[in-house]
Amino acid sequence: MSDLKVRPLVGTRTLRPSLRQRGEQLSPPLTVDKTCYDQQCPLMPAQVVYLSLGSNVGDREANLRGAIASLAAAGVRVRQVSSIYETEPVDYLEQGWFLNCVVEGETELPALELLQGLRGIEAAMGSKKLVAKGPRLIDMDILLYGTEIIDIAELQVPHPRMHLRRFVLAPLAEIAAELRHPSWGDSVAGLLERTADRSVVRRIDGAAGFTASEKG
Ligand code: GSY
Repeated sequence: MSDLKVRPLVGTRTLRPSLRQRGEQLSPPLTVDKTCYDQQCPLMPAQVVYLSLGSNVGDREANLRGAIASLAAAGVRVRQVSSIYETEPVDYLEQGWFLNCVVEGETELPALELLQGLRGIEAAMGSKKLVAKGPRLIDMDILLYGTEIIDIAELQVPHPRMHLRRFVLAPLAEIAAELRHPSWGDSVAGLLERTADRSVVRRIDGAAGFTASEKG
């Protein structure tokens, strides 16, 4: 507990040390900043996160399902999974069509640790990016991390191209149409309606319906 940031703040969570349960004399309760960004802080509040998953190599559907199944061990509780969509490649066009989906999860991990966890899943599954924006067995991106805006070299959240990608917006709108972009305030449904992207995105019938165990 030596790393705790103890601050006398309004709107904070109150910690009651275990002394109280033992009936011993308590000093006044500690107040701890709920928005503690210290990577060592043991009291990171849970964040609702949205992740985009894509695969265009091998058994694409199995790759998506395998990655989703790995999220629990990486510290993400899966709350919702969109249907799977077959999508035309964007950015780098000379490659096979993707299967894409979006996951809503909950995590106490700081954003950079979450990113490292996703990269760990990709590596463990054998995904390699031989060409930038080219074919990959599995690709996982953080679209949203609560309502936070993060702009550092390693990570930009909200994902800076999410509004330009129907393969992101269509599955995201399926599970969170009214969710608002933290910077612009637009709903996901609105972004999908107004995006300039005209690439083909089609929901695959029968691929929807991840089981509870796949959600972790
Ligand atoms: O950014 C994710 C990788 N990616 C995709 C993708 O997942 N789906 C589609 N349809 N096109 C893509 N281009 C890239 S890069």
